[in-house]
Amino acid sequence: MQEKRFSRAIVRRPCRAMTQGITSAPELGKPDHALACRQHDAYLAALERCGLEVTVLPPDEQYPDSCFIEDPALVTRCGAILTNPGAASRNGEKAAVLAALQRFFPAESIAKIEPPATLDGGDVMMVGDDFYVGCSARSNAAGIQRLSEILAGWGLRCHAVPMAEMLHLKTGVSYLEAGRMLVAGEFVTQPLFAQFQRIPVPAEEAYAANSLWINGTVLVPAGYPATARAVAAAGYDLIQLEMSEFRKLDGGLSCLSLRF
Ligand code: CIR
Repeated sequence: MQEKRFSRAIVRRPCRAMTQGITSAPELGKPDHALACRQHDAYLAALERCGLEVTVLPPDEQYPDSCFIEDPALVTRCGAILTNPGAASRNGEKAAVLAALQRFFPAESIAKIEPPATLDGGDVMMVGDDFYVGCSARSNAAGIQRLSEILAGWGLRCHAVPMAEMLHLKTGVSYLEAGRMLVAGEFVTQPLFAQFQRIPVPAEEAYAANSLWINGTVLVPAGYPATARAVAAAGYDLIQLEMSEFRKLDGGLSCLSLRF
């Protein structure tokens, strides 16, 4: 039976300008917008299959990376946080995301991270009332401090995770609930995660460490068979999704939605 933890998601359609998005892997080529839209359609359908009512924001050609809507915000059971994204070309994405959050949260339940503090939602992993935040190049010490204060005000806890190699915390670790997580690279041996049952993702499948638990089902990128087998063996229902065009911009499954 499906668990019902999340009931909504907000996504943002990929824009044509996505070909100009930030990437650490130019060798993968430029994303194909039409194919990205088809992959996004399948992603939306998967969210709906997991029981979510999905709000779809229109594309914004001003912001090539704006389909990665996880980064300008963080939604908790106590309220939403508008982050202050650490990449200059992405910072303005937050205006439209704030407007979308205002449809679901009263003003007093929306906190903000303000400059010079920076934080990307992709650096924050929710584990019940504990939030692990990666000290990445995008989330600075002031951002992590402010996040910690906001969460503490809501009775939630924050744990800073040192990191050196990956773009975001959730590039390399996904919480699958029930005390289990998928881990890759530098997070395999991270002592802060020692208390969890860690499912290691082999180096050649590191991209699949960004998988996404939604209401008992795990979304896994297609083409990573060892990870799919490990997730299935742990007892989850699986939906495999083509993500090639988002991967070209370092984006994974969690990056494409806000869930709450
Ligand atoms: C960026 O570099 O910001 C985008 N190209 C990818 C963002 C991926 N988002 C995420 O990991 N939460």
